[in-house]
Amino acid sequence: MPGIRLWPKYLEPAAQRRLVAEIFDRIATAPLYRPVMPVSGKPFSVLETNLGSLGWVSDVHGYRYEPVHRDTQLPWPPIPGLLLELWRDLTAYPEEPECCLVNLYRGGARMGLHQDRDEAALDAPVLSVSLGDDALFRIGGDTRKAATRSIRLHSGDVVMFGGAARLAFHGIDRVIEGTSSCIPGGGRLNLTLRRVGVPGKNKKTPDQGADRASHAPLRAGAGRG
Ligand code: MD3
Ligand code: FE
Repeated sequence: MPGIRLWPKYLEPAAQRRLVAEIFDRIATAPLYRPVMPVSGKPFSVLETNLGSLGWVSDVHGYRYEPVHRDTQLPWPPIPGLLLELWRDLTAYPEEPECCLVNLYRGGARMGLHQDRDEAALDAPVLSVSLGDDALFRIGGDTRKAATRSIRLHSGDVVMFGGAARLAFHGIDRVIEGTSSCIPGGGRLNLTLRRVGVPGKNKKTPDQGADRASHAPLRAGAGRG
């Protein structure tokens, strides 16, 4: 599929363990929390937190990027160097990612079909790292009704979504419990590296000046929960 590049098991087990340890260290200062859907307030089944200068958040007001954690009001911890190296090695993008969104899937958690379109830098790819249990990942086209296909993701897999795939609808249908022992307490950890802002384009346009940062639809069922 154009715009998708998959590096199966790009991270070897030792690197996976090191990365998981670094993520859990940072989660100690930026605790995982359960986001809720815009408007409805319906809770996500995944737990989330962020690393980097900007974190992706969802609450009753909408989807947007914020510089601080909802509960601690502290800046998000830094993105581990290993992940910044990965971004430099695998993407041709000239700027560093500002956001690493951390998704933890446990106990039947899933993520509904959605688009990622809260980033101004839609020219930048999203780089995804899977750790822990296998997951059935679904990806389609630029409309919700386009045909989809399913890919099984394994611990250590790295996937880049750019170009024609950047606005593709995607989600996690299910996680297959007990397929990895990489995560303390079990489950699946997904890390997505994102470039949010376009350098030199950080002034608010009249359009961005609206009270909702996201262009994503706020319809029930249109989101990730
Ligand atoms: C395709 N996460 O956090 S990663 C998300 O495994 C998200 O936790 C899933 O979708 C997860 O938004 C899937 C793969 C992924 C991430 C971002 C994309 C695929 C993408 C952005 C555009 C197109
Ligand atoms: Fe997504």
